[in-house]
Amino acid sequence: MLHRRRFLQLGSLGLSAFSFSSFRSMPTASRKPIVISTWDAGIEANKAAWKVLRNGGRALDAVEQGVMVTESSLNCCVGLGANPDRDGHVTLDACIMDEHANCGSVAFLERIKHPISVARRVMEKTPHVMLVGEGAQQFAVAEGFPLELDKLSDDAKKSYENWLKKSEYKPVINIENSKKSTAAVVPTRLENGDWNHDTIGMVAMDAQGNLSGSCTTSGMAFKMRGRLGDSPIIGAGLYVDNEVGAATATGQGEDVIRICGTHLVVELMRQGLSPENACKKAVERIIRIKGAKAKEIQVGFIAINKRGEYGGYCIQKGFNFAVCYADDKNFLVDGKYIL
Ligand code: SD4
Repeated sequence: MLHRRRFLQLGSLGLSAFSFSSFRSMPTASRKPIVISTWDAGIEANKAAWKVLRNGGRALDAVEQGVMVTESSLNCCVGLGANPDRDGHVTLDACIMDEHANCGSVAFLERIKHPISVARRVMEKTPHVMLVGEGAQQFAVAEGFPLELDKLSDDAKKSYENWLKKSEYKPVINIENSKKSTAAVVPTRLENGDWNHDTIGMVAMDAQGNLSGSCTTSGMAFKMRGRLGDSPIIGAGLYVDNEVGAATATGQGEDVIRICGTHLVVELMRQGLSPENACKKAVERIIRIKGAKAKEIQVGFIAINKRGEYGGYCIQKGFNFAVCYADDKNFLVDGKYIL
């Protein structure tokens, strides 16, 4: 492993810290840095994370800056442009975790563009792990985050008005039309106006071999006011153990929380399972609990381990994730599925 100072020296000499051609030929077992993230929006998010990682930056900075891209996109399923709760307000959840098991989280946060950065401030500047609602917003404003207007994006307004006709809470099974491309991919709405997913989760290992993760979401569309899913909950939507690996989740949060999903994935990797098999076991556990109702939901997990191996698994066809480990290696992988 390159010592950090040596690594930076190489960078300042204008040399790429790694020779990427030799890096690519390294066996998977020593692949680092690496970043993976959920869904096709992960391609753009990975690009921002990769800029940090390729310059020897910290995984924590990479996973924050990566998902900020998705949060910023007003025409997207994550962040302030997303679908609202059933009372018509967009409420955001996010969490972040670093290699020292430091973690921070915000939930039920309104009118703040970058919940992931507020979560990081909670981690770094408070004695707490989690701030919610009004208190989280108050903290964000005190930290200098601008308070945005309480206004739906045009698309979200349309789909909310459409939803109001029946006012039925019926989460759409979140699936993606698979596009195996490295081109810019923008999440698309389904025919009924809903997003096919509302979350980005990202886990990364930097050149020093340290792991971090982030997860940010607007939650399930048209949820009850005050509802939280798995995404802001450490051990459910995101978990990092620097000795073992890191995992993040997407899909129906209630069912991820039920099994402490990402903590389970990391513990399974600790027992020797590959990232893919650990994700598979966690998915199987949900299916066992849900029985016939498993067909009605989607959950996907993705994970990396300390060797830079990656994997993902989901309940049903249609989940994908983006993997990036070189300037020219940022691609979508279809998650394997069980049902
Ligand atoms: C939640 N897990 O709030 C999130 C939703 C999600 O793609 O992942 N949607 O339950």
